[in-house]
Amino acid sequence: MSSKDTRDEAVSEDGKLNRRNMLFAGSTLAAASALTSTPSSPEPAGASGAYSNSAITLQPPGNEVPASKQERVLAAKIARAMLSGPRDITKDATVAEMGADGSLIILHQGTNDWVCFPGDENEIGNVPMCADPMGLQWMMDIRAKKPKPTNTAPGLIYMLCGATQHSNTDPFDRTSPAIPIGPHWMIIWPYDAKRCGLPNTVRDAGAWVMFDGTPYAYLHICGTPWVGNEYEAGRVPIWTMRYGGQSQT
Ligand SMILES: [Cu+2]
Repeated sequence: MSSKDTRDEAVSEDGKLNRRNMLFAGSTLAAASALTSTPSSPEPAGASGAYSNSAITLQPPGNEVPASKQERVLAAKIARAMLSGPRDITKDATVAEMGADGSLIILHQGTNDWVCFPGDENEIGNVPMCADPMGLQWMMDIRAKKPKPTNTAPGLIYMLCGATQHSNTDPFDRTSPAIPIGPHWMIIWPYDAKRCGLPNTVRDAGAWVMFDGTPYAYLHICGTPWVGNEYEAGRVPIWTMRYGGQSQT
């Protein structure tokens, strides 16, 4: 069954996740392919749902669906948060939500120093993510509208479920319409696009410097680091080529 079929299966006619579908769609492999696959033909009418709530709110395979609604919501939030970053990190990470006052509400206490968030699809920019301490500090500084970030070393943030954002140029914009952004990860350090020879505009592949020229500039890298094939001794290189304009070299 293709990843698209899996996504369709995840929601029943009444729009709710049911146990059979949640368990079936709960395959991490299915989730990974849903997040990284590129359709080879035009999408049929309607939303693909590739990064929708139903596609990323998946219980790990074999997990029992909790009995109470409150527990189900909590389990869904934790599952969403844990899909935002590499499994080796998220399996031991703390899961939290951001309180209105900027405090962290812990949903699940982890054992490493990463914090993952389920996000809230009803809010632009409130997206599933997984941050290390320096990345989280930078994120909290933006929320507090500090004139510049206080992280003293590069941070890392994963947003492998995709994102929405108000602006590519103003870190404090809270009103502009949503920009849709694909799965990505972020190196939190003030890169300068011109000095580095990098783009600074929103793209669906490659990388760019977001908030370029501001103290909050950072390197936004599209996709997941795990795409591609691992080298093993004996494997041969296979080159591909394509035609393009001179400006693309
Ligand atoms: Cu991001």
